[in-house]
Amino acid sequence: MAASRIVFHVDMDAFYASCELTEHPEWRGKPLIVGADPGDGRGRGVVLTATYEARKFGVRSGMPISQAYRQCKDPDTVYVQPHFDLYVRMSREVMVTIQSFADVFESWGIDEAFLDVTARAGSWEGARVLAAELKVQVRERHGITCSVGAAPNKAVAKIASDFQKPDGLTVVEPEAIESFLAPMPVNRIVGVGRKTSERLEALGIHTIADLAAYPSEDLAKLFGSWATYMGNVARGIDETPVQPWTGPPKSIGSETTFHEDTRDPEAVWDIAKDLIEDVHARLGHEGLAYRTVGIKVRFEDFETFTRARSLRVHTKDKDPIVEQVRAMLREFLEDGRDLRLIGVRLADLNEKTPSAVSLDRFTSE
Ligand code: TTP
Ligand code: MG
Repeated sequence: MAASRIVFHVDMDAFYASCELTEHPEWRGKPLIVGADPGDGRGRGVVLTATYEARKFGVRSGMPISQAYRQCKDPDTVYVQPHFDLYVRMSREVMVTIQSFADVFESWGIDEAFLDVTARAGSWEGARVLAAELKVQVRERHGITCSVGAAPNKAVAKIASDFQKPDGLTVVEPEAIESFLAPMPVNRIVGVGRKTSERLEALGIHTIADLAAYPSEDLAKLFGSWATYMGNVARGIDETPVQPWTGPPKSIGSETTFHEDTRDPEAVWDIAKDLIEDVHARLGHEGLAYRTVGIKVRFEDFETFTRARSLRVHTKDKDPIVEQVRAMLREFLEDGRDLRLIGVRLADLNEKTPSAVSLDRFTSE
């Protein structure tokens, strides 16, 4: 048998909340919710994340902050509005530590990364030791915990890192993949959300084992090219290499699935503002300017659209993002369907010094 790869997926636990705790150790042990101002239960906007203490009350990312406020009965609950600069800085620092454990390192978002450690670990036993050491170093150097999944490929490693959160370590050796995946609900596969799960349920597909056993041709008729990926992952197959990140990012994006589908412009705009803050903070930390602002919108029926507009010149300013996102969202808010997800993306990035721009210099792509 060809030697299998050894891939780690590392994901920080309750990342934004954990960052806040490094600055406020006095909040440790209390439920902590990062998100919009709850405004005595009347606040708008959503929960970005919550500590595991708050999750005991059912608080989840994407939930309206007003609902979290009602549910989280602990009077000691701490509510914090996000400090994206802190999260970006800590992300960079933690990623340097994690990267030092990899043969090949691929950053995968603000709080997660894939590592190919095949050579360095040498064996599955070596992988266990390496992953444990990585967790110790992240905790000791940065004061936060992470969960690690180790498997022969990225898709399974990603499912494994989520398996024993928080502070987890799950190693899935090649022989164990099938039994590891079999009983899991299909939504553990990255990209299989509520709607896809519902469609699969309707076909009698509940677990990953059901999905693996379903005829590929039938799945392809229903889900198109996405079926191939889904079917392969269900069978534990994913050949995607861990790819090193070179150069500045091509784009900086952030997206959120609504806790409940909505067409309320204010609710949508509340989320859009958070996404804009997030991408703009990350842009600043990369020291980059952007020229293109994009949005992504997914409707309740999963139909998905993207739109983008470019400026004549690069800028680092936030206002043009706000203006353009607002303008591009309008069309979708008038559609009559509920929105399921929105995203904001900055593209066409470079390091040029920004020049002053005014809004009348925008052109549509
Ligand atoms: P996640 O890794 O999905 O969540 P988490 O790190 O808070 O919790 P855990 O991994 O232990 O389950 O996302 C990383 C950060 O991204 C999270 O701390 C906050 C942010 N985020 C949002 O802003 N909106 C969202 O809907 C989600 C899921 C995350
Ligand atoms: Mg995380």
